[in-house]
Amino acid sequence: MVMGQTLCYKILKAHHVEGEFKKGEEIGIRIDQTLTQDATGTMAYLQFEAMGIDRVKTERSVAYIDHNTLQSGFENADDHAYIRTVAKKHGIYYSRPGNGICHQVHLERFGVPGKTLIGSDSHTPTGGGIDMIACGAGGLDVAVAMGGGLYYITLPEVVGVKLTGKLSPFVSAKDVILEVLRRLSVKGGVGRIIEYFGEGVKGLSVPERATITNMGAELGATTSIFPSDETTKKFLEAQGRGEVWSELSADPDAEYDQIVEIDLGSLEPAAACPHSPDNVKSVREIGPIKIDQVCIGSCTNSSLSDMLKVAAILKGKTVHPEVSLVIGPGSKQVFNMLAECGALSDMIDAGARIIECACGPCIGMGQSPNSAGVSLRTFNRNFEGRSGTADAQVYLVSPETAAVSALAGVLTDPRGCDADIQITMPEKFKINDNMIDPPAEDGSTVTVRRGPNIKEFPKNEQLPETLSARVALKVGDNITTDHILPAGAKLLPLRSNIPAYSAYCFHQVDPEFPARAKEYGRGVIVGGTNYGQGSSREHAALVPLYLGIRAIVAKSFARIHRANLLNSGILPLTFENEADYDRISLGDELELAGIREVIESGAKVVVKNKTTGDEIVCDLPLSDRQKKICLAGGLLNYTGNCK
Ligand code: MIC
Ligand code: SF4
Repeated sequence: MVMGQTLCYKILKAHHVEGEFKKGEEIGIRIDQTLTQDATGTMAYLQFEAMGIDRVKTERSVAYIDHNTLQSGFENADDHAYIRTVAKKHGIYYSRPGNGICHQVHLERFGVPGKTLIGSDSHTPTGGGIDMIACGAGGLDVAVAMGGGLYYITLPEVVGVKLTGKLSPFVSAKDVILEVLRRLSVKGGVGRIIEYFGEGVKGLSVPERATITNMGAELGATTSIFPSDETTKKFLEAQGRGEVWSELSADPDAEYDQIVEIDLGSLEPAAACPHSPDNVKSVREIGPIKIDQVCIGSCTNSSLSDMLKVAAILKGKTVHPEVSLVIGPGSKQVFNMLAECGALSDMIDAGARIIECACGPCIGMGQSPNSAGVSLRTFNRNFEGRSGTADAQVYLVSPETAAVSALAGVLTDPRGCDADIQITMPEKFKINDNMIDPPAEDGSTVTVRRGPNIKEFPKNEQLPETLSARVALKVGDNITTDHILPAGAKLLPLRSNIPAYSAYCFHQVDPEFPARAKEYGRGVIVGGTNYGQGSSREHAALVPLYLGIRAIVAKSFARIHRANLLNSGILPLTFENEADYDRISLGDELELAGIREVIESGAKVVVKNKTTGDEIVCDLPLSDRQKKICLAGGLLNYTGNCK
């Protein structure tokens, strides 16, 4: 008997162009929309320019400025000017600084059910909240898609999350995704799409769905998706975009690879404890720990309804004297509507510190906590040091838990709160796209502005017959891209300047690494499981490439980072036998003899440890396309477009 289809496979099939549509096989899909943000955007557009294509070939491409908005030197503002002009020239919409966080604005103004979207930011799956196949990708993949090229993914397994029941008051969408993370872990989504279905879906608004798909990135999933239903229709109509709506859902008898059931009514307020989004416990279990800071916002929880709930909780009260409460609405639309209805005044009155609608503290752009400070955040990542304070303890919570705790001064279960937080979605959102600049009709008249901070991106060489390199670094499990290349207010301005940024590669883990890697000339990094989890930042591949890294040998890789390594021509090798991790040490000399031939033949890669004499067998599963990319020394070399 043929079983019904999952929702995500329906959309993927409709966009499928290349490869066998079979689980585990690489497929190429057509991309309808792209987005970039400023911290990854400059590299993406430099690569797009290197491809020599005049105008984007997508239905809609948008460049957002939301990450690097703290301008404490010329660098960020120069990068904004570059992105503004390059967008204008090549057919890309430009969302100005101050207009909001890319994912929130894209959901409001551009997302279309049933379409494909890739973005140079790992939280692009926010678009799954309105039924898009929305994936985070490296900047080069986004550049290729803008040029009309396909986006390649391994056709994932599909995990069906069956939602039943209804959330209790003061239990929120954030608690749903925290529960999924608790059950599946930060590796649980690798090679999978998370598809939500069941009766419980109906009771969740679009912003609530988007909170859930947004933070699906922390599962390592390819993407997460909700069906498009009457609720989606109402949301789009309220955004003045009802005409783009269509109904889409999985077949009732759709076959999932795994089913996870969640009774929404059984959930309670939860928190992800330091330092991992899957270290989830109930707020009750953690108890009333003293807090120093509360931050509300980020692409996970900055919608109008989240903010209105927060305002309702704060109304007429005062933030605890030992707590600093920071609030950043997600978009200009949200900000403006809060101002018009008076909710903003309730927040200000209570003592909240309102910041512009941007990523802000989520990426360490200001508002770092005090030393050893406890910070409750409605964000999606609590990796060690990401807040900008090395020893801060960051807990990820819902807006309700955050607001109630900010008043109490200790972590508090919001269910005891007596505020009325029944929010009805507006019939019409306030629509004013005056901060979104359309591209020029004729791009040839536009001159691209390049400030002195913008340096060329590094290029790899063809893979040699035999690769000899020394182990320049050995790290453990769950290395995040924040470990590989920290962000924060001080370093983000270097995103367009790889030589300067390279001095901070693995700074928190081993500050000697950059100098050692340079000294070795050609280097290898040895890693544990889930190497490269977290952000889509291509810099985590480009900077090691600049420092001479030619291969990573790890127990396993996170999806986007593995794709970025391949695009840069860095070999992502996995140990056939994980115990071999112990047979390689820092400084060892490794040799991959006849590596070109090995790759061509698809055989296992034997890594000879010349220091110990050991031979270590590694896997390098590659599609034919990926083999060619590796041999050429990266995607741009392969397409022959690198100028
Ligand atoms: C993040 O949340 O880590 C970022 C900053 O948005 C990144 C992108 C980046 O590193 O610029 C992401 O998630 O992809
Ligand atoms: Fe911005 Fe934070 Fe969202 Fe990344 S996770 S896009 S830094 S708000």
